[in-house]
Amino acid sequence: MNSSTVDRRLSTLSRHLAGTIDKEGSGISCSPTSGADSVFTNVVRAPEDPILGVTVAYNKDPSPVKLNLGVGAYRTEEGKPLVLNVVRQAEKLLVNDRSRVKEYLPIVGLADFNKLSAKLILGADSPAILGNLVTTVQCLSGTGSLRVGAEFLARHYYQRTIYIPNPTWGNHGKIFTLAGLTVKTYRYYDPVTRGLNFQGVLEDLGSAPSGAIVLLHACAHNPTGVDPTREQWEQIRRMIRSKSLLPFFDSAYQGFASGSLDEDAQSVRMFVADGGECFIAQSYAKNMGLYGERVGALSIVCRTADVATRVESQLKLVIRPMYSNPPIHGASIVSTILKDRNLYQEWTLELKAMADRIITMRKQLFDALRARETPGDWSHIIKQIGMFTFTGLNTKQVTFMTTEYHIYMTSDGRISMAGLSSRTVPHLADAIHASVTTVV
Ligand code: KET
Repeated sequence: MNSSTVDRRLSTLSRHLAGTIDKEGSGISCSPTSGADSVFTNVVRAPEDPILGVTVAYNKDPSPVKLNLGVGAYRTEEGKPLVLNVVRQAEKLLVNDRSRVKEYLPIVGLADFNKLSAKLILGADSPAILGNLVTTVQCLSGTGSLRVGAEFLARHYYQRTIYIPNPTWGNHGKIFTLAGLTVKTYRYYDPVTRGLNFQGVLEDLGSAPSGAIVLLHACAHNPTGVDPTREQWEQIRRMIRSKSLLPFFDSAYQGFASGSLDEDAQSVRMFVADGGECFIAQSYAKNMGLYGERVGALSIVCRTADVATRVESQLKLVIRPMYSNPPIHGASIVSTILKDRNLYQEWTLELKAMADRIITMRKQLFDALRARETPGDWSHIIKQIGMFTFTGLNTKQVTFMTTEYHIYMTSDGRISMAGLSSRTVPHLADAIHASVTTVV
């Protein structure tokens, strides 16, 4: 890293910390280690994470009717976490294979996993793969893939501004800021129509400086559940390419939007088909239910095969001092499933079943609110796509639902539909009804 990069990163960090001193606390103590007080006396208690903190609060609640609709994690009709049958089968195969060892993986991870991950998102017949234009590195789930991509960009890309949608997943801003990039937002969601602010997207990307990075949700936008149509994607693509912006896809929900892996990859494939460069962060947390295994991949599609190999050599320099090399187990599960025709087929069915159950929950919740004649138009519940419904409930209404009904969700009014079941829909509908009729 050259000294100007170091300076820039330090100054970004100090600006970031200065901005969050009151909120998150960064008071630095200068007490001597020999004193009676802790050298960390000045450390201020930080607030819980806006999403993962919801689970912390939920776990503390002794109520038998409590319901966690905060974090985007799939639950069965019985409200239990789900380990996919194909994952169990793959794990059995791995455990029974005595030739498997626990050696370190290479810095870039498991080679098979990387190839198969690129194929999954770009398509088996992708010209970018056939032309060796893609470099893929195994990372720590979606978050780690975004972070490695961000670190690479901060070191090697001339534009340091990234545009993220407003709103977006709460961690995006922090990941890119801490990597040393400047984060700006583009308009995305229109609260009035509860749909896409398409004009806003085009205007804001149209006035971004040439070369700026643009973060795009490949499908099932979090938290809004609002995706561009195929025609809108095409116009967004043209705008991005005409301004030489650099697309960075976050693909955390492939298969969860439509139930089809190929359909949910269409946005990414459109951008790869035009021959331009792009970044893709993939996560297997949701679509294979491998949340805690932390399996994901960063792919960078380059103009030439030679650039791709040079980019990969630099990615290694990013990864080695961060965590050296990624974990072996989760990536072995994924590659076992992706390379076996039968397991792959079974996975697509299990994935479709998860996506379908979420869609059924949408219908049930919509019907339950209609039956209660809850004031307002709730059709967005069935229109929105993916794991979440962006309800439109305000912070006060959310607080009311938590204190009176023990329903836990993020304060922006997002609920994880994957956490609902037929048994709990009436309780949620009662809570929403009470909150919109008593809290303004
Ligand atoms: N991108 C998006 C858009 C996203 O919603 C998540 C997780 C991630 C990346 C990262 O997932 P990973 O587990 O690192 O592969 N979202 C859910 C969980 C979380 O906040 O960590 C959520 O929004 O509830």
